[in-house]
Amino acid sequence: MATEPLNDATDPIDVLVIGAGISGIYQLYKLAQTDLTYRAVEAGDGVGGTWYWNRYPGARFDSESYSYAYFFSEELLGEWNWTEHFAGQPEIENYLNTVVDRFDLRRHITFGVRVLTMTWDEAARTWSTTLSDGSTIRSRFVVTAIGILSAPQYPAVPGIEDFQGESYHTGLWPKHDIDFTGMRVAVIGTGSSGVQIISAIAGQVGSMTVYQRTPNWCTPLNNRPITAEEQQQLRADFDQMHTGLMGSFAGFVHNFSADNPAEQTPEQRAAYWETLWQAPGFAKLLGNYVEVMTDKDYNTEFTKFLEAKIRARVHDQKIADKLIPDHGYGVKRPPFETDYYEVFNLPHVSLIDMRDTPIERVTPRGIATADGEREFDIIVYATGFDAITGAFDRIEITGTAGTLKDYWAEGPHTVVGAASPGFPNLFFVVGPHSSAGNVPRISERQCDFVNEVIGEALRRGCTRVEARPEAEAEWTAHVYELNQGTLGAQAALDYTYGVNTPGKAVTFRHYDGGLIGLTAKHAEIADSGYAAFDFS
Ligand code: N01
Repeated sequence: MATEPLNDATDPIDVLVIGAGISGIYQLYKLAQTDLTYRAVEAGDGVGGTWYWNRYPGARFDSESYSYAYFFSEELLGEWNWTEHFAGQPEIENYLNTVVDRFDLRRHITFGVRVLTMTWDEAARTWSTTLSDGSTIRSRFVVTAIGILSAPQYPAVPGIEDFQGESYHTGLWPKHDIDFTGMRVAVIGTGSSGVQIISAIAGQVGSMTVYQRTPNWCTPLNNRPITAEEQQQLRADFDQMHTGLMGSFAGFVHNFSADNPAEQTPEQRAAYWETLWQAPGFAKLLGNYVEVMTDKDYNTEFTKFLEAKIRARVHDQKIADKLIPDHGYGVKRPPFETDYYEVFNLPHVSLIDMRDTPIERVTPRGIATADGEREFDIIVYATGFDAITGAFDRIEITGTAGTLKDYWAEGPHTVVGAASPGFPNLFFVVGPHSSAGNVPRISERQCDFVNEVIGEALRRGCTRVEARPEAEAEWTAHVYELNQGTLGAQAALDYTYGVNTPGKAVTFRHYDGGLIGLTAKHAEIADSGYAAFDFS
């Protein structure tokens, strides 16, 4: 199916969507239900966003596949069979392509173009968006669906360009197969991406050296195939599951324990943690006692439980010492693993602790630290992203308040993560200060809200809608109040604080109130007749 041409200088379209990942696809689907004119632009050559770019070996969901899917079509739910509880990247990309084709959305997407600038034209009440192919799109509204982990970042060390072997970033993984067989491989970074790729390629490489700066509390993903019976059950329960997910704290199938750990013995708590250890994915975080996330003592008791698990799996206790974090559980987004710790028992795998010996430079032949140079054929950068606001900063967005980058320089401030004063007719889906959790459920909620606001403007016959400064101040204060004093804020180790990006203001960019808090705020704004916005 051919893509429809861009509109260049002619009449503006109603809505431009930036990004064709999970959120952008849903946003397009919503627009397809209206009589508005719309288009999406996407930097990749295919749909998927995160699931397009992060095609490294081992990349897979750590939300249950069925909780991550779209729920807008009974037919789709009836047709699609996830093969595993946590599907791998190829299956996810296939799913997203199937959705786009099934609902005839592909012709509304222009691929392979990056947005360079967006400028608000007050007189015309339109946004002018310039693209990397030299074209311009004018639109009445813009909805950004650019992701919170989509601006990949390399370590700030010299020499990266000098390396004469192959090098790849997990967040920019090429489409062609990479043969690791017999290769001397370095992996830098041990976040969720590093943990996945390290386990996936360990059996293939000739040797692997893992460069770790901060160890993480990794716990078993416990993935397995979905049986035919489970598939049938999932289908029968889809409505109920959707209601459950949308009413849950963070959009996952897991909910915090109803038990109070204070009323249990240490043995009972340990027994409960053993069931979590055996349970799938995020159960360890979101199925735990909520007190583990709020009370330092329970958090420490849980990390002692995890430490024993790691020590039992890693043969060399000196290596285990390096792999055991000294921060609390959940204060840094925990990875979920499959045979990760066992990798460090393999004779051809070594671990470099960058806290002792930081990387001094990448050399033409390898990586140099204070204790010498190691030679490699392949370097994998699993070094993460300029998170949450990074993708916004890479576009020059100019409203009546100047550029968004300057406006958010000391930290984002928004109305419910969806819009900022000074940037009329511009809406963010899964941007800063919206919510942490299972992204498709959060983006579903946020897209629905954004479309309600746009719909309200159109119903009123208005051509301009702008977030009100008072509403922005109120939401921003709420975001920081909830975060203040939390174990996460005390540690300030997570990329949601910007600490992994040199020069970035250290401030909280997520929202701790979950999907529940976000939904409640949306309802409050709707009930007030959208008083958080000025319509004209
Ligand atoms: O990135 P990260 P990621 N020198 O930022 C290290 C999602 N995700 O791509 O921790 C040395 O977590 C850095 O060290 P430190 C998920 O939300 C989901 O792994 O900053 N080291 C860290 O070890 C996840 O949280 C899945 O000290 C440097 C690593 O690189 C998010 O994406 C799978 C460095 C980066 O870890 C990001 O994960 C994958 C430097 N200069 C990802 N800079 C699922 O399973 C960075 N590091 C669904």
